[in-house]
Amino acid sequence: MSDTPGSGPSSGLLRSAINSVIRKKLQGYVGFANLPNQVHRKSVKKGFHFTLMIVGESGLGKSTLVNTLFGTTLYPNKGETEPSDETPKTVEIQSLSADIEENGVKLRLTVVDTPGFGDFVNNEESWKPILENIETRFDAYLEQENRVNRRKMVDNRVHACIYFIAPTGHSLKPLDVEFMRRLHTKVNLIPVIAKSDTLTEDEIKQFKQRILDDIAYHKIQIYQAPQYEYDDEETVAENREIISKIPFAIVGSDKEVELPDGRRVRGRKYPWGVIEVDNEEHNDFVKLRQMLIRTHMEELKEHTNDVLYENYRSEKLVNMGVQQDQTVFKEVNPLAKMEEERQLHEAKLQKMESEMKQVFQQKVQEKETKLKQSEEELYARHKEMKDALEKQRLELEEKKRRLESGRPITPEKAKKKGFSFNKA
Ligand SMILES: Nc1nc2c(ncn2[C@@H]2O[C@H](COP(=O)(O)OP(=O)(O)OP(=O)(O)O)[C@@H](O)[C@H]2O)c(=O)[nH]1
Ligand SMILES: [Mg+2]
Repeated sequence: MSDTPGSGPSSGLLRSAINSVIRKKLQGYVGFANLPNQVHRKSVKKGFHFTLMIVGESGLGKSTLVNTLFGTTLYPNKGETEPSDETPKTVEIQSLSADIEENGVKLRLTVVDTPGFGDFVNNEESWKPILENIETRFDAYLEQENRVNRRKMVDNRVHACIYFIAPTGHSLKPLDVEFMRRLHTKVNLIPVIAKSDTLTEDEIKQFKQRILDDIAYHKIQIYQAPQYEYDDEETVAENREIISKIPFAIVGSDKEVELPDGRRVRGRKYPWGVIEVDNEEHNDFVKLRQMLIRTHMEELKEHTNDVLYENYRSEKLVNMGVQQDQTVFKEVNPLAKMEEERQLHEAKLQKMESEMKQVFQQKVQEKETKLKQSEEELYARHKEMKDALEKQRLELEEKKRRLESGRPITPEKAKKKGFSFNKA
């Protein structure tokens, strides 16, 4: 695209240049300047700062995605004299930052690139250094919170973790399941299918479903983007569209290739054509970036702070409180507080239950009385009718007897009563 800087080697940006600053004007559609005003003002005041971590097996294109996100090559090529096209293998956890700017709004985007797992003798614990990195960042924040002067807090917590899944088309590997299970309570997990240009459209569709099924089966909590019903229709539809793409099938490339019509785009060239990175018809990279930078950035940060960090913090305080000086935590012992809250909640529940029981009993009694009353009324009517019938029957019998015995019925009486006998 027009404002993508050259893709050649940027020798000044060496791997050691951690936190180097790249000033770059973003394309319009990234649009974090278009965040809702309130959030926007808040963030401008605080300064946008977003930290993204990228994890997955070796060679799946993590470092390439970092470059694709920044729109430039952040890695030096191997040989000075003979530049190679290869992105060097990542050997340590690296944090790279770039200040990106749009319409005068600055965002400091930090990407934590991790070496791929699968290289260790024992892969079982490959999640460990990553978990440690996340927790160290939580600790650094906690330490700042405990300072007297909290005005200059720096938030280096990881706000989202993109997890690369190999494009096998089958199901999640044990390594994937283990990593996600270990990390899902510590970080917002966003699974992506790596190198999705190696799969067909149908394969991607099926693979996505398999992945989601596996995730549900293993009770893994990936990031759940909330839906706000009060948003305008367009926003709701846009968010739904983005969320429906998870796990995003992505293609990364920091190289430009030429299309048949002469345009140069970021993509990967094949004998049968070009897969464009920034084309939504070709892959979900644009959707992933939209989610991270435009639509869900604040939400990811909020969830990190309010849920993930808060859980870590209270767990840590509980542990500290139990193992260390109890008196320090006497006043606000989180355990006691939790217990107190639980008891209050239980009492409330019990009260509600007994109130409900009372109302129920009252209603039942009312209904019972009513039923009894109508039963009695029915019985009384029944008796009345039965008596009347019995009386009539007796009268008829009397008349029958008289007829049979030849005694005439008193005519006056018959006339008076209006009876006419048609003996059946
Ligand atoms: N087909 C295809 N190849 C890709 C894609 N992204 C990266 N690659 C290639 O895959 C190879 C490995 O990419 P890297 O970005 O170094 O992978 P990595 O995950 O950082 O690997 P480690 O640093 O070893 O963990 C490179 O040759 C890339 O050009 C993609 O989306 N599709
Ligand atoms: Mg790498």
